[in-house]
Amino acid sequence: MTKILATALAFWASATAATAHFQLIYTEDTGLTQTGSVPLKLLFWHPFENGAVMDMARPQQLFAVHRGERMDLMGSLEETVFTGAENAGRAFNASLPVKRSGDYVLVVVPEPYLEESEDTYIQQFTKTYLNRRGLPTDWTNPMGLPAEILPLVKPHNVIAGSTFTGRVMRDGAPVAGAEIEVEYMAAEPDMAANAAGPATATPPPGGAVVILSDEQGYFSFGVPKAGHWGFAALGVGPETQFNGKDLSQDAVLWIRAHDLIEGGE
Ligand SMILES: [Cu+2]
Repeated sequence: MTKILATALAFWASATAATAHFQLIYTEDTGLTQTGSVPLKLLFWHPFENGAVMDMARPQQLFAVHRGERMDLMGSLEETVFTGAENAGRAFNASLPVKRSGDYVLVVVPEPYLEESEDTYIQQFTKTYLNRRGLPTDWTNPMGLPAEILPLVKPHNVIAGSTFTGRVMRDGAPVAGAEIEVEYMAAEPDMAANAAGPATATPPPGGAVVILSDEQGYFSFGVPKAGHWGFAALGVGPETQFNGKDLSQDAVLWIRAHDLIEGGE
């Protein structure tokens, strides 16, 4: 009886683990036209199933890279509470000052998060790409993170129905056979309400959507739908221990896909 219970619990634990945690740096529109302050929201969430919001700690680093220069955004952090379909959790608002045209690569290095159900820390180095007026300046450059996905397709401007290709890196070297989870941001955050908007999709049956990187660290994904898509290469960073427990250093990258308008605008 005890053995049956233990087996059932093990199944339950693995089913829970199958729902993917994703760190977000979110803003509504990744294509900018105006100058001024762009509102950002940082949260640690299960965006595909509009699931549990984890309490996020104040991050270790938050910055943008624009025309090769690093802009520290830590001073703009404001703690807030984000409400998902299941619960509410600690999140952060921030802002990006935009003056010139070009790419703004947003990077967050979170504090490791203790996932108590697995007794493991998770730290997701996360990138989101914004662009003002179509001028390409920074998106092809590595950000020098210990765990990083390099985009081979311009990430803020992907056509829905085309493919996205990335390369998984650890300390600047490609990672073969990396496990990459893919999630759609089914319910986009409502910036003003600090809550998840209505869900527009549900995850497919059968658990997490997973791709493996090839011998040179490359992976591709056919992007079926417009919106925000996230890729998380799990446990690819160099550090594996934190506070005496296992640590998974993941590389997360967000892309924005757009529909082609039939017949032009
Ligand atoms: Cu989870």
